[in-house]
Amino acid sequence: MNIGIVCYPTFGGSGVVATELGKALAQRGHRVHFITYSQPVRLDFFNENLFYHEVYVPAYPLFQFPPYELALTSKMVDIVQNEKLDVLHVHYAIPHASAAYMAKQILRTRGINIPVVTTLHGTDITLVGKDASYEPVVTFSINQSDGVTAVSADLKRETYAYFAIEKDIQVIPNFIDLSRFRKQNKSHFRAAIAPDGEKLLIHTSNFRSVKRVEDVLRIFAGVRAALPAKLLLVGDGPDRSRMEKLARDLNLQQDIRFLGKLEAVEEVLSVSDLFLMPSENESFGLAALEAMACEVPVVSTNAGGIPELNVHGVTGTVSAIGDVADMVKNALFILDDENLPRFKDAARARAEEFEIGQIVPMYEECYRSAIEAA
Ligand code: GMT
Repeated sequence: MNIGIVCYPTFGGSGVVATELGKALAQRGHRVHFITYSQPVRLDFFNENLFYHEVYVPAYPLFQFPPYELALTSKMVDIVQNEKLDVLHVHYAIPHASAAYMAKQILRTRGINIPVVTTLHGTDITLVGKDASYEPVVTFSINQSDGVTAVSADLKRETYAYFAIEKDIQVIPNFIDLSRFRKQNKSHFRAAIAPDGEKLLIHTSNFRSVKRVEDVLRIFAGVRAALPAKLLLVGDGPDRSRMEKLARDLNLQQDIRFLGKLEAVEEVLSVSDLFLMPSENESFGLAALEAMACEVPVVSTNAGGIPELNVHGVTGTVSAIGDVADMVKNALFILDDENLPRFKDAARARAEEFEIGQIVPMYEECYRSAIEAA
């Protein structure tokens, strides 16, 4: 197939899923055209089936808000028509699904019928999409899509609960490349960070309030009070400075390392013992899946779709949102040398159920149905 993928090109989960999907589709012989405002971060190599088309938004003094959606729509029209695409797959409803709808209408006037598949990733539904500023457009553009997918059963339920959706939503979970995300031997790195055999806890996120990074620090404080441990914080975002201050206020600055954004996150995951995900909302939890693939069990909340991934008492534990005391208790249980090996093994085994090769055919099937239905 000749497939167009529209996504955010950043480190965020939806952009990562879209890019990895496109790369896997290209390896399976499809031609994949990425349409976005900059080169996706994980699209950093040459493959004869992969193409990248940059959306350029011309500046004009009149525009207080440059109309990205219009430039994106025009680019989609151009690429669908000239590259003869069979399907457009847009990741994240806002504004990609509505831009795709407009592109579809323009192309119709040119005698071209392009099927559109929309994948809902989470915050486009649970946070931003619900806002009255966007809700009518989100509802309309989902209903106008030829195929709709959501990354968890919980996100599907939420979408039906908050929007008047008439379309069938197919659940296609996040996936993982197990050849990249596996435990690697990085003992020199571990020795540098935890020279006295301390346990290593880790959290990776975009440091937005929905991630409750403050709870990460408070869980770590509880664990640290009971045993020698270090905390690695990977990523960056609005809450980082506040968390750096909190680390000092808790007098834990010696035991907490802020590593910033990392390309090779699998290397730090490889030396970690426990992943913390105390999110307020999480449609799937790709970061937890990446950790599990590297044999790192997960202490999480029961938010959104996390329990569909993290099995309580098996691959980690699941607590109520904000219940820091319970997450401390669970973390100490998992970190006990008697329990840790079985949690690590189970985490990896669970991750193997989301191997990329098992999930990509679901998208291929979805494209075929959308092409038939359109
Ligand atoms: O987690 C984020 O804030 C980034 C966000 C995104 O849209 O890029 O991630 C969402 O999509 C990921 C991929 O489908 C999911 O694994 C994340 O759980 C989801 N984040 C939230 O629902 C908060």
